[in-house]
Formats: sequence, structure tokens, C-alpha cells
Amino acid sequence: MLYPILTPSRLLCDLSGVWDFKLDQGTGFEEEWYRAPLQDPMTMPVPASYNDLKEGVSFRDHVGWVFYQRKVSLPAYVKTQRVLLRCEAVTHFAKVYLNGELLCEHKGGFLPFEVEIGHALREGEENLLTIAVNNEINYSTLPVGTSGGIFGDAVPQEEGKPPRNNPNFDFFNYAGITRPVKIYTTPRDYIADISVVAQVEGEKARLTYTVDTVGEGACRVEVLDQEGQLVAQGEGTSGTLDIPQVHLWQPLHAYLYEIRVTYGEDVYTLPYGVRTVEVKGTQFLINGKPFYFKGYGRHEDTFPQGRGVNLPMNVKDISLMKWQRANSFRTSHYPYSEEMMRLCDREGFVVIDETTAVGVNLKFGGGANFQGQAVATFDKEHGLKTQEHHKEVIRDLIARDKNHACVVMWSIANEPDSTSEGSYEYFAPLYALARELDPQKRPCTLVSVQVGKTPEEDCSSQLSDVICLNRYYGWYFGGPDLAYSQRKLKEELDAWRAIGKPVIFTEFGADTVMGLHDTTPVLYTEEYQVEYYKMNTQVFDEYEFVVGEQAWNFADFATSQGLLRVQGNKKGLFTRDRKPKLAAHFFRDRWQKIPDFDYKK
Ligand code: BDP
Repeated sequence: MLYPILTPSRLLCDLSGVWDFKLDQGTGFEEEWYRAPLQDPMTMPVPASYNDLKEGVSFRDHVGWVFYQRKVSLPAYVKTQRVLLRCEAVTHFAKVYLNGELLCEHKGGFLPFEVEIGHALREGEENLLTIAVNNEINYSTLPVGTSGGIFGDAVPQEEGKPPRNNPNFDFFNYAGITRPVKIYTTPRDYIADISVVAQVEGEKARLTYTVDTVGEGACRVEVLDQEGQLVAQGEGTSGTLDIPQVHLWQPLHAYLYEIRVTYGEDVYTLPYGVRTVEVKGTQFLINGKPFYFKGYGRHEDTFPQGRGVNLPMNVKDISLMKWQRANSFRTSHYPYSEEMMRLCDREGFVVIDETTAVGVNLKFGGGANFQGQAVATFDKEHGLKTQEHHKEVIRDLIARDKNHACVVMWSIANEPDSTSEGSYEYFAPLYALARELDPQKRPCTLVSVQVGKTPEEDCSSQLSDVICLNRYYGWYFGGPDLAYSQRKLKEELDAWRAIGKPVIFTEFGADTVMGLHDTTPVLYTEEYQVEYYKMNTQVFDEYEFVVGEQAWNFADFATSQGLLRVQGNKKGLFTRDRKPKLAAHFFRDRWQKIPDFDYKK
């Protein structure tokens, strides 16, 4: 799926702005709110999560539908063109109406969808655009909602009280139109999609491309370097293009070509970085050299827009990560905005790209999930019903992100139940699908939860190309006894050695309240966070097959309320407003001594 851009053949308008907004207490559809201007609307910016933008618990924790509305009109000359409305992300479920007519519905809160609207536009008049948004999560959605929630401490639902959402994950269930809504046009005969795969041999690169088109026209593909010089060109909707002296896209040293496709009247330009990725033995190779991941798990989480796209913060975050000498992050626990992915391509940041599959695990919260019983995650009758939607998400994520140089691996899920009966059967087809759909055949992984099982019992050991471990030795497990925790961590790594695959620690961390200090490093102090990280990283350094460390988390972030959450999760190396804790300096110091390549020989 192509990112919408302005080109000589395509018009683009961004509908960002302050829209009308209303919470639906249950009568919105019956009263057909989408047919006429909302009565007594509130103001609401788009894009943003709505939750923190008005006061009060009932607003922030509203469960169910909300309505967004605005008027749109387009110049008459666009009627010769295809006109599309594109939503980059609506969390979690959307119904889109134009002038009262339902144009489309979409499930899943973190990936784009689009619909043709030309036929429904009223000429010479204003058109009423309504987007109804639902934030309910349950056993069939990704992320997953369960009756107990992750900490298993949800108060039972009382009759007559408003419904509650129980996230089976540890981040606030922000909702709304969180990324831009745009209208764009294409000619009637148009470029629908582009896929490019690079092979590199010595100084030469060969790009194999496919252009999906609709209609009739001649297709030309040109490759321009960063100076705008033509370095290769071809005819036809598929073929190969040779770049005799290639500039590689390297971690932290990005180089982007422009691939300009012309099809009849339509023109589209794709930024493209040439690089290769491969897992060989216990190494992760980028451009043929063993790469070491230094970075974080993150969240798209800022105040007050919640998960709403925040371009200044994206730029600032990359700057802070570079200040720390990091080179990578994981899009925990959902696909990030297209703006962030394009930025990472430009900045040379390496990304592990994760689906929305978080909470696919009924063992959380003590496992008492179904009327107080412990039902197995993949129980055919009462277990989760996410597999079909999980396939859709993988399909849509790869369709969106397949051409990004920054994406070096797909993460199929975060901390799913990968050790229970049925887990292999659940995950094997998902890995197969990702491998089939990705034209670049990148490695696939799932991010494995700490449950004290052996590597052999975790289906990830069979299915993943790289083993990704979330481990909390010295926090949830063994904390505050760091000597004991260290022994346990080593014991576990000794067991993973036999699997013979590279290992990345995709999470490890300790909650730390900025400003809490002590001469004896006790839990929650900045000193303890540093000691915790020292112990863990010292162990990683002893194992040559550990090829990366991504701290949890880059910054403090909002969560549901719970006794272990002090106004959110405080495991950030930075506070939510991006001030460094002591551990941020610890990693800055450590990472400047660790090269991006050839750290472990
Ligand atoms: C892991 C989850 C992550 C949590 C983290 C924590 O993957 O989402 O925020 O633990 O507890 O289990 O801080």
C-alpha cells in the first residue's frame, strides 16, 4: 500500500484540524448521528487520541463509540480523477460515512485503510464526513482485552454500570483518530502498488521491481540518486534495474534513492534504501556484516495527544536516541505511524516491526480469565479468537512497510502464550504467511515472555529466525537480589545456546521514579535502575550469540491504573517529557563503546 504523496499527477489534502466530536452513550446509531451535523458537539483535534483532551474519568475511560465529524468540499476539477479518503489509523474500529452513507468499516487501530469517495461526493456543495470510532477490546481483537486484564485485578462488572475495557496489555488503551485523515486523487489509470527487492554484489546492486497497475498505460521506472542523477531505468511493470556503484543504506548512515514510477499519466516516487539483511548462524547481518542492536522498546505515547502522531517528538526522540548512541528500536506493541517509518528510513534507524498482537496470552493476571477459571489461551471453545484477524494484521503491515529499509525483522507478536498446547498450531501459519508475503524475506520472530519454561517448550525456538527475549531478572524475577538474578539469567542463556540462533533482549528494565535516590540502591531509585542494567548487560557481554539489547523502555508511558503503576509505567530511561534518568547516561556511556558492527566475534 502506497503512502499518499503529492506528485505531478496526484493531489493530496490533509484533513487535520479541529473536528466536531461527541461521546455516544448508546443512541448514536439509532438516532443516525452520521446523517446531520452533531448536536452540541465538543471540539476535538485530529489526529490525536481523545482520552486526555477533556477532563474526568468518565471521558477518559469511556467505552464504546464516539463520533467525529467535519465538512469537506473539493474543487469540481477533481471529478475526472479517482478520489480516495485514507485514514492512517483509527483506534480500534471505524465506520466511515459521507453524507449519511456508510462507505467502509475497518477493524484494527494501527494500520491504514482507504476508500473511494468520488461517487458519494456532492458537486458544488459541502459534504458531511463522519467517522464513528469504537475502542472496545475483547477476545477477538488485537490488542486483546480479557475479563481479568493483565494484572488480573479488575473489579467485576456491576449491572447498570457503564461497561469497562480490560486491556490484557500494559499501556493505556488510547483511542480515536490517532493519525492523519487525508483525501488524495489519482488518475483513473493508476499505480496501485510497488515492491522492490535489492541484491548486492560487491559494488553493484540489482533491484527487482514489480508495479501493480490498474487500467492501461506504459510503465517506466527510474532510479535517481540523492543528487537527482538518473542511475538506472527500465520499462514495463516488472523487471530488474542495475546500479553499478551503489550507495548502501547503512545503520545511522542512511542513503535513499528515489524510485520514480510513471504509468500513463500517473507518477509516484518511492524513497528506497538499498541494504541486505540475513541471519547466519548466530549472527544478524546487515549488508553482510554482524550487527549489534542497541536501543529500546518504545511506545507512541506523549502528553496530551496520547498515541496521536507527534512529529516534533518523533524527531526529538531520534535525536535523543542518537545522543545515546542507540541504533535501533522495536515498534512495541503495534505498527508505528508511517511518518515515523519514513523518518527512520531517512535517519538510518533500524526497526523491528511489530504487529498489534499483544496480550495473546490468557496466563496473565494469574490466569483466572474466564469466569474465574483458568482457560487455556488456545482453548478451542473459550480461548482467544484472534488468529484470523492476526493474519489480516500481518498482511496489512507487510503491505504497508515492505519497502522500508529501516525494517529488518517482523515481530509476529509480543509476549504471546508460546509455550501452551496449541501455540505452535496458532503461530506456524502466521510465520508462513509473513514469509510468503514479504518480498524481501526478512527474518521473523516473536517476542518471548518470561515464564520459566525451557527453550524447547517455547514454539519460538522452532519458528523464529532470531530469539527475542523479554526478561526481568532483577525486577519481577529475583529483584532486588541482583547476584541471584545474575545466576538465573546465565542459567537461562546457557540453555538457549543449544538452539543455535541469535538472541536479542527485546525487553529488560526496572521501574524507576525520576528523582528517587539512595546510597543503597533500592527498588525504584535511579541508582537501582543503573545497577540492574549493569548486571544484565555484563551477562549479555559474556554470550557471543546475544546480538542485541533493547532496554524497556525508552521513556515512561501511560498505562491503566494498578498498584504497580505510579501514574504509568516508570521503566523509561527518560521521563515522559524526555528528561534523562541516571540510566540514560549509563547507556550513553556504554553504547559509545559498542560499535554497530562486529561487536561480538
Ligand atoms: C512486558 C511487556 C510490556 C510491559 C513490561 C513491564 O511486554 O508491555 O510494559 O513487561 O512490565 O511484559 O514493564
